[in-house]
Amino acid sequence: MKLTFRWYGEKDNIPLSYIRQIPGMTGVVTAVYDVPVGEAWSDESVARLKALADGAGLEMEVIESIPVHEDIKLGRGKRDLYIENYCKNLRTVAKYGVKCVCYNFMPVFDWLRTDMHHKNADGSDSLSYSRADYEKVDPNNLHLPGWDESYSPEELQSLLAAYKEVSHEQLFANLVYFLERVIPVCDEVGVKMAIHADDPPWDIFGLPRIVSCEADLDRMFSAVPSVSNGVTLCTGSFGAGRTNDVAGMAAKYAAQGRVHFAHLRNIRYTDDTDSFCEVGHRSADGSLDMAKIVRALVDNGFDGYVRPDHGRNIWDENGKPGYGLYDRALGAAYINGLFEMAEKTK
Ligand SMILES: [Mn+2]
Repeated sequence: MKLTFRWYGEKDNIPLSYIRQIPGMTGVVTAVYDVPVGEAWSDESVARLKALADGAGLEMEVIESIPVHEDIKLGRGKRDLYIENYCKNLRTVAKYGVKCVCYNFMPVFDWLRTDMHHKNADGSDSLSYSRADYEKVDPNNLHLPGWDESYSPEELQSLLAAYKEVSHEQLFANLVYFLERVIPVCDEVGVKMAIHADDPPWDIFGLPRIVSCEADLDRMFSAVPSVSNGVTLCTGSFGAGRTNDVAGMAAKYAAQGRVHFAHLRNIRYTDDTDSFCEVGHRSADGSLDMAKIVRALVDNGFDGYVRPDHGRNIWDENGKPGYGLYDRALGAAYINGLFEMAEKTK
């Protein structure tokens, strides 16, 4: 495995030099952030990111993400134009050494929490999701923690209305349409596509979601069989679905050579519905058996990229929610230990 760390480009207040000092760190996972979704990234902008990473002694082999325009997910008339731009972006990033692209196919919201600063017993805070709080949200007047700046209320209502016509089957057909056009480009330029799990893995606000469980991945892979068509095994996202056997999924898809990227984090189930809280990475702190998941990856030949996913906010850091330095660095150290043990006892 190759250990990586998400870095939000030049606006990220965590210096690359700090990332470089985390034990075992090989590279950054980043993206071009100042181009509207659906448009082509310039060579210069990708070259600039690559030069910054190089300068810090870090690789840039993973992009997270090249976002998919809503018109592609909705199957609207302009999707061919946006798919063409997507293919251009794949070719551009490949030119600069990128080997893996993480993306998602979630309508409108690519994550959802009800609290960005859930207070933990140890004084840290982390993101959490409560079914009771979710049910209090008025879908006709949506204000969600972390989302208010992404869409105007009008934009949001018109998008939600557009998706009323889109069934799970239709969304899946639109995903296959997209993959049939981008995967051949990936095969040609040597980039692996890694779809991110739905976060959380169920429908929200009536929006369909189709990457929530093993059956979803199976039908996606049988529709477009190239191994360039793979998954970002986000343990916290799949793991929020209590019927998902994350270690079983890790074993199965690693054996197929389709786990190109793994996001490792833990969550704790907080009630009998589907509420959960993000916690430190250690198995004992949450509901997921992280050692078993890593063991499943290693035993099944996993050789993709890994990054510590969301950490708590600790030591008064006040970082971007989920993306502070300290707890993700602690997570990285723990992940190193799990992999070393799994590999040495294989
Ligand atoms: Mn993730």
